[in-house]
Amino acid sequence: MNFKNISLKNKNKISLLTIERPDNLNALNLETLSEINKALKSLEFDNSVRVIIITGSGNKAFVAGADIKEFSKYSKKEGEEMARSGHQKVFNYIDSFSKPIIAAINGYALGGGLELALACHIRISGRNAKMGFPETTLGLIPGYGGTQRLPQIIGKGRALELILTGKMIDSSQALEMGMVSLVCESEDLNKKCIETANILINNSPFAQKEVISLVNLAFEPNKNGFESEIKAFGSCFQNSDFIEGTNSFLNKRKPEF
Ligand code: CO8
Repeated sequence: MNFKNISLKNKNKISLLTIERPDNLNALNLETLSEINKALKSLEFDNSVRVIIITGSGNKAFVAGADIKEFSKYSKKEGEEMARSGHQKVFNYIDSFSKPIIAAINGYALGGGLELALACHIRISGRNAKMGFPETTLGLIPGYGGTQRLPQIIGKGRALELILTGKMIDSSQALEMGMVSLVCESEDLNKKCIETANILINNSPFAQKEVISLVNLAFEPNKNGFESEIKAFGSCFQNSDFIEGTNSFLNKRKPEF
């Protein structure tokens, strides 16, 4: 598959998706979002890939936001359409993806870039990373799920403070808030993400898919996540991963999923 704005490298069951617009600090234009969608579709049913890592090219930015140059002349209708299609094609798609997705935050993660990281299941950041929602300084609000996912992850008070002020925080503040789960030296970021991906690969993909979907249900007030958990727990017993997982434990060997 050929892409103009992203690259995809698959190795040892891990796919590295890199946003390749360094001259624009990897800002997300519509074409990039569409390519991310296509790449994810291709990875979803590719059994040779178990974990995806998303990062930005260069050492300055993960993603510095949605592409301001592209949307600066948009009408109300175009703005709404841009937000809706982004939610569907990329941000909600990542959030509910059936395989774990790690954000490797290697620099600025601002606006839509931070929203991209927040949609991922695990966030690991290089020490040089800077995160924030500058939208209110542009007369905007986060429009790719930031007003919803940030309070889910760091709590309402801190989310409101960050979004209302538009201020940038560094990686240690992000760690302290629980916005990222690990901070490492910038040059070690790739290695740390691969280490985490390899831990994920050792575990049952069926169980991981169920967990992603159930944890997301915890944030849907009209759904009964407890009941869904009971049913999903039952369905584990008819999946081959359960047989492999329990047999390997009883036979004192490592499971192979
Ligand atoms: N969009 C387009 N181009 C960008 C963006 C962006 N978000 N960020 C940086 N660039 C471009 C710059 O314009 C510049 O290009 P050029 O060389 O052609 O002038 C190039 O990247 C390098 O940037 P700088 O020269 O500004 O680099 P600095 O090191 O001086 O500054 C910053 C780095 C602080 C990151 C600065 O670039 C900046 O403030 N960028 C904008 C950050 C921002 O406001 N992001 C939020 C954008 S709005 C958004 O994301 C909305 C999301 C929700 C959308 C919902 C859909 C409806």
